[in-house]
Amino acid sequence: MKNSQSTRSRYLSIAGIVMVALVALAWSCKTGGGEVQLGSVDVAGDSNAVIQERGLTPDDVYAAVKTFVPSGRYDDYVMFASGGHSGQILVIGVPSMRLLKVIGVFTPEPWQGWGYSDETRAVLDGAKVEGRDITWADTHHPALSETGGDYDGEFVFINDKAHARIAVVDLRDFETKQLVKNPIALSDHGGTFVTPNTEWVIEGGQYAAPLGWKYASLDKYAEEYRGMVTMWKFDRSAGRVVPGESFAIELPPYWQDLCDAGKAVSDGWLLCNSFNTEMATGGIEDDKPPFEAGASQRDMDYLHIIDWRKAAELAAAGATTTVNDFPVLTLETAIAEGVLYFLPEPKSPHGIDVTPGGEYMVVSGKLDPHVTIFGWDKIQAAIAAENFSGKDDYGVPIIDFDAALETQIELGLGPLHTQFDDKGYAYTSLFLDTAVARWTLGGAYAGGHDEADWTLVEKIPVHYNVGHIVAAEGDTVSPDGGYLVALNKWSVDRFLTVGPLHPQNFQLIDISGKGPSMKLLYDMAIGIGEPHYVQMIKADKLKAWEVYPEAGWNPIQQALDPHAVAIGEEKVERRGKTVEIWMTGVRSHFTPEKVEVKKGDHVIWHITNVERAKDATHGFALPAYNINLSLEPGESTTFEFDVEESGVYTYYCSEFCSALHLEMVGYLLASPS
Ligand code: CUK
Ligand code: CUA
Repeated sequence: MKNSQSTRSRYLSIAGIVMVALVALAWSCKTGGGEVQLGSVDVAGDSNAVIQERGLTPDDVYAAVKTFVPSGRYDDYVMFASGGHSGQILVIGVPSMRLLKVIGVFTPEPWQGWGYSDETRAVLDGAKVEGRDITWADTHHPALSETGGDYDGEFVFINDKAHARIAVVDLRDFETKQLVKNPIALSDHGGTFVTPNTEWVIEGGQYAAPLGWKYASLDKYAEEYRGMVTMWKFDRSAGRVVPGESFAIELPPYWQDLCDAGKAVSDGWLLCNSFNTEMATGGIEDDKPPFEAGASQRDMDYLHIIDWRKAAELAAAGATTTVNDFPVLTLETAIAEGVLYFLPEPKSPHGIDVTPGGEYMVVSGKLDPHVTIFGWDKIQAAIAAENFSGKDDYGVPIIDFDAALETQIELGLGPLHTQFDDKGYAYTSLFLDTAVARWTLGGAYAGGHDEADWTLVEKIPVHYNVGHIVAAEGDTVSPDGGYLVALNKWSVDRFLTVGPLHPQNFQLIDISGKGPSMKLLYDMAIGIGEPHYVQMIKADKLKAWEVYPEAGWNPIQQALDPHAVAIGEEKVERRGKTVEIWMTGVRSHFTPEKVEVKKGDHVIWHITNVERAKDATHGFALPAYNINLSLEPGESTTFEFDVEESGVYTYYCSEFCSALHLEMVGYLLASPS
């Protein structure tokens, strides 16, 4: 026995705590008005044995009890996480940290049939780059749709940094409805973010380049290269962004980074930070400073402060030029019309986060141990009084730093991103310290917390190298508090080794207490890509369908499909060399079970799943033609292909739907022509 006497007595005392807790539970829990009979002494006894056997500490037991969601019960919150390189969105329950779904977005996803039907391929075609299929993405920032600055649970958007593309996902069925390629930029980063009523989906740029993907040598960087932010008009009733009503704003060739929309008192404005205002062009191979040094020389870069409402009015009035047929408000117009202002921000800025009431802008510089907090009233007063410290090389007025500054708080090394809770605390990730800092807001938020305003309260270590953090509804006008998740880039020693590519680590942290009381609860391995941002919504705001509203539903149109058929209406028609099939699926057969075609035919195949039962999904797999569909209850879909060889193919249901699922099959007979 290696257990020392003191360790053993520690286990016993934990066991005692748990036993007391369980006995208390047995007496206090009620379901449907009846006493829950736990057989408390035996259950507690078993638990004690498990606690001892597994060597759990009191903190472990607290974490386990706090995060356990019993079978049949649901999570309180749902996270929508960027799937990173996978190009998808991860849906995760909190506090259980169970993965509920991977939504196919920029990348084909076979289980959901995403990219294998005509309709879904057409959506993916929207993500082509210069006509090329791109089968990956670098998704960074999911944004839930908002009403009045609060998540409304209707849509989620996300960007692809690598190709400047955005996606629209409808949360009625958790499926992607639209992918759009930005016509003027190749990369983006400050997106997606939404305005408080989701009138606009914001996509800020990243690495400056000539707008419209034209060529210019790096010698012409200052003259020819440009940054941008694009405002995508969102039509909520159609569930689509409307490229024809969208526009971009030309910006200097600084590298715009994160953005955030103003809200409440700062509604109507947009804030994007930037780096590389040095306009470094690299050149390590020519003995010039590498980007990492060249783009970090200045102590200050510029927070871009943009009056998007005024910009939208100008765009609607036609005060734009076009690049690749896309309206662009020029830098000159933006300056002349008072759309664009700069505010110096220290140093190597990354995160910009607006407080819940919109009163303060929190900026984190990766190379500055402080967060810098600007007051919106001060920014507005400085603009009104033209309290500028000068202009940048392009003529953009620079607001006087001291005039806009509310305060600075020293938190630690490598501050990145900030979130908020319901008690007047803010939380900032510290990449280099590999910690999350809790600090107090002041001013409009005084009184929510017990500590002095604008002070560091506590730092909790995370494992390791945290990027973004998310608190429950922590970037809305009414954050919930309770839970925070740290999105750690490295996991190092937190999980079993699965080869040199380690999973990323989402760490759930209890932030329900006041003062220095944060507790680490759970580590969730993410083995699919590097997530950047996550948003966490109260689960009861989501109103997803359990089955499609009617049999024959087309999920892309969110309407009945004209090619849907009911049982008894199935048919196969030949028109010259085209064969068209209208098929149904129901447990446990497809109708028809035999389809005869000839080599050289073109096949158009419609399938309707007529099921109305929850979870009665049928798959439809057609080998050799790269077809795998997910026919969810009520769904109707279409795919086409050319019969390239003669042969015998079996099509079958690829979802274990019933006892006779193996018999849910048919023959495609392709005869030589
Ligand atoms: S970024 Cu990845 S840690 Cu794209 Cu929002 Cu900061
Ligand atoms: Cu339908 Cu298996």
